[in-house]
Amino acid sequence: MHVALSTIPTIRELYKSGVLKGSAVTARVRYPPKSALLYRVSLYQGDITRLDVDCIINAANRGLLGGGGVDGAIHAAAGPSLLEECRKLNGCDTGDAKITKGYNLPSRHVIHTVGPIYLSAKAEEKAQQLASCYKRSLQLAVANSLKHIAFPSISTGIYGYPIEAATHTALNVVREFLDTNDGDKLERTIFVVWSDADKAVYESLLPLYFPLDDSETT
Ligand code: AR6
Repeated sequence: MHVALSTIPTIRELYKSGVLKGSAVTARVRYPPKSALLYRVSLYQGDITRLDVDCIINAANRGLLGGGGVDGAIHAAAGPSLLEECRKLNGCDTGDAKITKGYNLPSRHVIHTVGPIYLSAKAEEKAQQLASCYKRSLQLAVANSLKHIAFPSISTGIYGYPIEAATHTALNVVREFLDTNDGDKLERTIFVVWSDADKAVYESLLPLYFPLDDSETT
């Protein structure tokens, strides 16, 4: 079953239904409120391979030839033609991203990015690489005139990146990008989570980066 974009709630709707709570974090918000953005960002729990959108992001490895986790799920759903196209890409550096078609996926394209393998002794370097994954993916989507982009929580599975730190990085890069002229070209950015625990982290941190305007009533 494909999941249509129109059925994925925006964070504006999540504020309205009380899933996101703006008032609890007022003192800690990192960015000024910008109400238009609330209609252009979503949080979705489930299988990213089901999303009927312009592009989904794959948390790949440097070989770009498939693997476990979300990478395995994307290749399984897209079919063997995806692997064939990936073979021609000559891999991808950590922090970079490359685009392919989506083949049997409902998503028209896949952007493959390579997150860092986490190492606490090199936390700052890892954070920069993770930020680069989000930024390069957003840039590549806009360069290809794609209007929706769905991210899994890159590096936080097999690559061991702590979910809370990774979520701060993901939200910060996306908010920064959506504040630019290129960001205006993206109609919807979707954060896709798999587990209940990851969903709770996103729900607690989204209001810091996409706060409600004081004048808006939920
Ligand atoms: N839809 C959405 N999210 C998913 C799905 C899915 N179908 N499946 C898993 N996740 P991971 P990484 C979540 O391990 O840490 C691969 O072998 C998962 O719960 O897929 O970047 C690659 O080839 C977690 O929150 O990616 C690399 O070798 C998130 O996706 C390596 O794993 C990322 O977990 C990359 O590791």
